[in-house]
Amino acid sequence: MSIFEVLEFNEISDERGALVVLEQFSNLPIEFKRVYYIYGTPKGVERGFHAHKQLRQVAICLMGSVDILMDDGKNKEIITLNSPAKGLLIDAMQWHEMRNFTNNCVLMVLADDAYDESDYIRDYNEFKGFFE
Ligand code: T46
Repeated sequence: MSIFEVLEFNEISDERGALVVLEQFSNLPIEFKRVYYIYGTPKGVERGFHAHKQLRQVAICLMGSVDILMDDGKNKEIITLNSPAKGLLIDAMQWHEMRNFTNNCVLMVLADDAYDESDYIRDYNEFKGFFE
């Protein structure tokens, strides 16, 4: 069993292309209060390297691709996000590292709360300490 959940969104496709609907409490397991997106990431750049104490998020790669290492304190797994019809649930207390962004990557993240730096654990040893 995987340590992370991938949400598969229904694609409404016809000859004009595809449309995906994200609806709170319907196909999204989180309430979202904030949306941000990451793009224009230069080659070789790595982002993330933190966990959140409470925040729950869903990351969707709208264009291009990115690898995300997920770490639940015991196990690590890497997922490649490369489809706007898939969402990665980044749950609370999941350390995540993002790398191998393609230069056209647009990563959109839906978050269930406002930005709060005190919710971040940016020190890996501190993160591991929660599981000892
Ligand atoms: C996460 C991963 C997937 C704000 O001022 N407001 C915001 O809502 C966010 C998300 C960031 N910021 C500021 C804080 C930093 O000065 O933007 C700057 C870059 O943030 P950070 O270095 O945390 O970016 P990433 O890509 O390492 O992490 C981001 C999110 O911060 C984080 O919550 O889970 O994407």
